[in-house]
Amino acid sequence: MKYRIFFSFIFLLVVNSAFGQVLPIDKKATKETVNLYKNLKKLASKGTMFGQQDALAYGLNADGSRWMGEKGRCDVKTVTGDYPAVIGFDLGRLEFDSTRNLDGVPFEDIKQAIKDTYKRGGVSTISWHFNNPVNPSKSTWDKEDSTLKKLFLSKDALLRYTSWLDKVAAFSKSLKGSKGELIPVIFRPFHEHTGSWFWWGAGHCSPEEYVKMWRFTVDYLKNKRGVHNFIYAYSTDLFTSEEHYLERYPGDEYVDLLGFDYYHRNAPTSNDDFLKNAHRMIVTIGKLAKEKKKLYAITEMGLEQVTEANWWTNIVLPLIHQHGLSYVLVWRNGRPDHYYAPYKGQKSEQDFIQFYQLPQTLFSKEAQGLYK
Ligand code: BMA
Repeated sequence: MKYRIFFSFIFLLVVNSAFGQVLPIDKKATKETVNLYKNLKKLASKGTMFGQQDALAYGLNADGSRWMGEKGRCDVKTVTGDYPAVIGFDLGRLEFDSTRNLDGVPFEDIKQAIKDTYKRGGVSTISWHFNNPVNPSKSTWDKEDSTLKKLFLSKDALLRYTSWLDKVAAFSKSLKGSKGELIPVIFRPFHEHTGSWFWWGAGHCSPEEYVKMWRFTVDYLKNKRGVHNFIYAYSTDLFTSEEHYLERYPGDEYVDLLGFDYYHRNAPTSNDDFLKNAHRMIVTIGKLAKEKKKLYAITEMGLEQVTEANWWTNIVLPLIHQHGLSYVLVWRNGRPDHYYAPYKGQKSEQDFIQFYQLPQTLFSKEAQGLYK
């Protein structure tokens, strides 16, 4: 019997290495996290999930004014009858034990929304616009040079940073399903680092420092704090080539999902350019994801105020069509001048409904069974 177990183990090892591991980087990832990772891979061959940041927290009324904190409400649902399959959340200010995040959403609501999303079968992803651990009064956007270098040279700063990671770990462990199981989330730290608007951006640290910070963070969460419900997403901003994309890549042992953030600005003048660039970047990360056996997605995208009535079928559809992307996530419906998904009566509403009905686009009802 013992031998049989031993040989099946060896057999599994051989099969796994021969056919490529379809497993997240965390060897101790919870069952649901492993299942999510595997199922996301399968689902990407059927279609691309639609996602939105803060979709459950607030949005816009038909007259363009803002609503906030109405349980169950969601602009995408008002327009299509279904929720986005992916919902984005941000942990900015968790580092200060604030009750609300940087955009005014109570952390308790965020936890509840992640639980509701999981219960519905959907996927949650977390970004973290956090303050500077070397100089905590400085925001994400304060372009402080050499923060990463200073961080690893200062015992106090590093201690502060790990105490912030402890809060992220505690947050991740508070996310539980009905049977007490941990809810998996896609964690996407240090994003848009090919740009220089955050303190971890390309202009403020070397590639080696960025990689060191990333690995330190993942190792700390996983190995020191026992976080085992994260799928790690690496997401650049605009990049010019495969080499550029990989310049600060922390390594295959540290990343589960390859992504990028890319916004469409100055439409319609820039339509062709946007499509060309986005297509080029998707092809690059698609190729890398295939080689590295990772997931890939457009982790942030959008046209502010969706000023093109047919933006969804004209611009987004050709990008996701047959590309194997797991998801595209548009940014938040934050203000009347800063929103990325249609609300009732918005000019792209009808086009978005058409987009919703296409077989290539997956919303919550079509993206089910991901945790089994
Ligand atoms: C930015 C804007 C900001 C917001 C930040 C974090 O793109 O939406 O208003 O604070 O994301 O969500």
